[in-house]
Amino acid sequence: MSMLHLHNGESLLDGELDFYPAAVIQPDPLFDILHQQLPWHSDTITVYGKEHRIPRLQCWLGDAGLAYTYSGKTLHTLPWHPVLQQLNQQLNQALGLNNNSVLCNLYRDGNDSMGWHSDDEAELGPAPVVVSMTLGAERDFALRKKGETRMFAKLPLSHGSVLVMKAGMQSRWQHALPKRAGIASARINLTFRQLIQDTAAV
Ligand SMILES: O=C(O)CCC(=O)C(=O)O
Repeated sequence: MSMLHLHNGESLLDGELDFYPAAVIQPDPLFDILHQQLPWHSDTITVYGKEHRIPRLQCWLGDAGLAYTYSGKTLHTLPWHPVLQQLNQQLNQALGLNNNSVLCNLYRDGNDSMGWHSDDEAELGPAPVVVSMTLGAERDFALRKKGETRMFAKLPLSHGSVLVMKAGMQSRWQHALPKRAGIASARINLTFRQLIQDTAAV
C-alpha cells in the first residue's frame, strides 16, 4: 500500500529543490511509530580534537554492510526498520533513485538544531539526490550559497512534507536547521541517501 503521494511538487531554487508539502498520506501514526521504535541515540563529534555532543538524537539505518564517515568517525548502518525500508522503496520507485540508507534525526524541541553544511561526504558520490522527509513540528530549513555567510532563504518544512535535494544542490548550497525558541514539540527528519558501496569506508 502506498504511504506517499508525490504529486503537485513545487520546484524551488532554480530547480535544485522539489518540495511536496503534504506527501505522506498518514503522517501522525508514522511519526508515533518512528518516535517510539527507532534506536535513537545521542552522538558526539570531534572538532579540533574536542568532543561535542550533537544537539539532537540520531540513527542511521540501511542495507547491510554499509558504512559512512561523518566528522572523522566511521559508522555502520543499523538494519532497516520495516516501515522505513518500505518508504525508501516507494521513494526510489517514484523518483527513480537507488537510495540504500536513511539518516534519521530527532529534534526533541526548538533547542535542538543542525549547523550549516552540505551533504557532500565522499560516500554519497559527486551528485547525490537526497530525499528529506519531515514529521512532527514544523521547522525552518535555512539555505545559503556556498562561500557566503548570509542566509539566502528559509523554507518551512511541514509535517508530512518531502523535499528532494537534487544533483548539484550539495555542491552549490549549504543548509541548516536553526534553533527555534518556543517550539516545545519534537520533529523527525529522515534523509534517504545512496551510500556508494565501493568508496564507503569499512
Ligand atoms: O532536519 C533537517 O531538515 C535537515 C537535516 C540535514 O540537514 C541532514 O540530515 O543533512
